[in-house]
Amino acid sequence: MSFETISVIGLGYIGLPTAAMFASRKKKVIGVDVNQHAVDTINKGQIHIVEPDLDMIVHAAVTEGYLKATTIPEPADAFLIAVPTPFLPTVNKNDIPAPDLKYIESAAKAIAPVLKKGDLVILESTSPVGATEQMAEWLAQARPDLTFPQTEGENSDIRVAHCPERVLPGHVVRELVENDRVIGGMTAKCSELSVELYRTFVKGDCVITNSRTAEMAKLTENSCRDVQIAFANELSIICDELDIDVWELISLANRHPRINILQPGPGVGGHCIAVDPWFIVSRTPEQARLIHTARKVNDSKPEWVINKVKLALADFLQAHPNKTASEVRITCFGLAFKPDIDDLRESPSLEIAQKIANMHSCIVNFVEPNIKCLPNNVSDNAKLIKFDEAKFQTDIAVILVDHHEFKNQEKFNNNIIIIDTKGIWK
Ligand code: SAJ
Repeated sequence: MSFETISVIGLGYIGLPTAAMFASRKKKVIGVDVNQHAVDTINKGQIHIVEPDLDMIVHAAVTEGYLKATTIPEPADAFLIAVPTPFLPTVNKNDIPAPDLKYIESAAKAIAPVLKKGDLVILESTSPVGATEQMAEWLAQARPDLTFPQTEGENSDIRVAHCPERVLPGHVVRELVENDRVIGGMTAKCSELSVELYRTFVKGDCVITNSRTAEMAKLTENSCRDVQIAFANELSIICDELDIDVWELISLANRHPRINILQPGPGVGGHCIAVDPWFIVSRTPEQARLIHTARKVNDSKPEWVINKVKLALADFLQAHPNKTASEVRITCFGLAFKPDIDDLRESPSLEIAQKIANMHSCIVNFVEPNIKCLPNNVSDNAKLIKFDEAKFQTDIAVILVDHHEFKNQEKFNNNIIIIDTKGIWK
């Protein structure tokens, strides 16, 4: 079958680049989003997110007439659902967060009225095991006049698959094309059609499996990274106790041909690595002990950094008995969740900087070269300053992100205390 019209539901960090890639291959693409501002921006040929090279591709796709955005789904031959899958809020600190599928449910219910025999529906959102079958069930309930793979198998009117996105923010345009794709159809025919669809722009291998394994594959990738980062974070705490430079230690250990330890930091941020392991832990809490512990190790790292700042403050005051706490100038370097991006969402660095500002009795300097102003909810005594200004206004430096602007800097002066969570000012 040939897919003439493709609809992408959810025009965020994954959906918009995916829609743009299909459109760049001269497919007619209908992007759907509940956010009117996003829809209007895209229809002007502009983008509402930060991602290198995406603006040009979207601009070309819209002006050449291959991509349009709308808030209401229209008929298409294939539907790709790329909506968020957050977790539900927890009541107690030690509760295990459970996935929240409400956006998948509303996307399924939104496209159901326009589905027709022969259509393909692909879930791209990172999802707990069983979510694709659940989505197919929601579609079947909404359209009793059509048949679905869960009851009709290969003969179903509608084909359903899970094909998780796996691209790295900041490299999405290249990775969408080059990365291998895991294609998990609910039946062999569903997989076959999905491969045909992705072949429109994917140059990597399209590897076929079933939908549950595809769901678990994506969760496994991000959990693996989370466990590895937890190992590095735990090492950093052990080394601090034993007075060993963890960065030197890791670079030495990594000289072994079969060792590749990741880098410690202030904690794990973003919307993927710190979220997806919970989808495994909440389903199999008895079995997922290592994955659960890794989450706890990474989530506790910000508090450890804050304690180091409290100890540094006490040390500074002891060394300067003529000063009071309100005269000690603390500067936090970096607020984003990882280097060289402007994304502050779910950032352990921002969390740490905010808590330092809340606990300190005078202005705390924040240096973040990738933003122009601080978010509204940041404490009043936080002040955004430039890196060069910080040189003259710092007694305690807290390095939270290894932005390239911060690397290879001469130390400010010999009297400042440095808490370097990224090992760039050793
Ligand atoms: N981090 C460390 N130490 C490291 C590497 C990362 O502390 O050695 C921290 C970062 O600072 C950041 C967090 O981990 O706070 C996550 O950053 P990341 O670069 O590891 O990953 P994301 O969240 O930007 O993207 C991940 C990717 N998954 C994997 O690499 C397995 C990406 O391929 C996925 O598509 C994406 O999650 C997603 O959408 O699921």
